[in-house]
Amino acid sequence: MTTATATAHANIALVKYWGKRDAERMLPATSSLSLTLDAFHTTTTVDLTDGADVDVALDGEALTGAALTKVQRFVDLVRGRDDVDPDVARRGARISSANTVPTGAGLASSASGFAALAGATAAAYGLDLTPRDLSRLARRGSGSASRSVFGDFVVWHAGDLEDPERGDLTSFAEPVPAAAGLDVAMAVVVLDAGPKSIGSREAMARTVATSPYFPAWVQHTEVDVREAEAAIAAGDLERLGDLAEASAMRMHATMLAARPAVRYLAPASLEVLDAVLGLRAAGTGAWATMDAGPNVKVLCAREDLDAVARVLADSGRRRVIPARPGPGLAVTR
Ligand code: 2P0
Repeated sequence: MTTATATAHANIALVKYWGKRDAERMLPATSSLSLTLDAFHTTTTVDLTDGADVDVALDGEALTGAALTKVQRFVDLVRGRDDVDPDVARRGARISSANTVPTGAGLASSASGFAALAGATAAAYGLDLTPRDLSRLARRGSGSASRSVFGDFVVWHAGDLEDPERGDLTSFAEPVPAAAGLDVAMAVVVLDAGPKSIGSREAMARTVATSPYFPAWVQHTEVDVREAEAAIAAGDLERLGDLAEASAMRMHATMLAARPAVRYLAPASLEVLDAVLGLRAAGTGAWATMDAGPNVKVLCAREDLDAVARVLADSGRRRVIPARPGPGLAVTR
């Protein structure tokens, strides 16, 4: 097959991934757990060409510089595999990608982006991978992309910590079984859709290297992942929400302790966190999480989504995107 198209949806971590133990193999310091959302997705088409070059257009604009290199390296990883036919491996690719995620705004565009790229590139170069192996492949493009291969609740295992080769084989994502009746949603409060102050990859590396809180972060996160899985299996949204908010706050505390500090929280973010506290004080289950940007995502019951979104919008002062659980990676050849 010489052309393939794939669609992947963004995911938001409820128990966060922050820090790598092996940057070359893209192995995380901890496991993490996420919710795939229906509201943001990336669709990517990979067409093999007769020449060897790889060019990429994102939303109609040619990618250049470091962003292009990142995609080219990923394609090289696929073409360099033993299971790709050598005649096919020599071919280049024309890649076009369309995003409904505001790029670089902490809305996880790299997650849907690299999951879609993994699905389309593997298929175009003739590979027939299992979802688990697609997840391992997507991880090499961007860690959080491993989770976007699956829909709904997803856990990404840190994998074998002792041996990097075994780590590469065992660090993949998979679905988390949820109790029937656990109907969740997320209100995404978009505070700034512009590019972020520091990329998450560099910010993670700085946190690992300089934050004295990082070891405590690693220790707590493994416990949080197991508790979140248990809360999802039990259908306990309050427990899950409490864990999710705590994980986000601890992640930001850990990065604030780096030198120089990594700070994504903006004054407007803190206002939203106050609004979430207000919702809870008024008896509505709502829990905040934040990623590598100022936006705040608020987990709630699906039946409360409209009311939560209305309060967070604050009479039209803020842009709120309502989101529900979304599907996993879909590939068409
Ligand atoms: C997450 N984030 O778990 C965490 C929480 C942001 C904050 O994964 O270096 O683009 O490509 O593996 O996945 C964003 O970082 O980083 C991220 P790389 P990625 O969703």
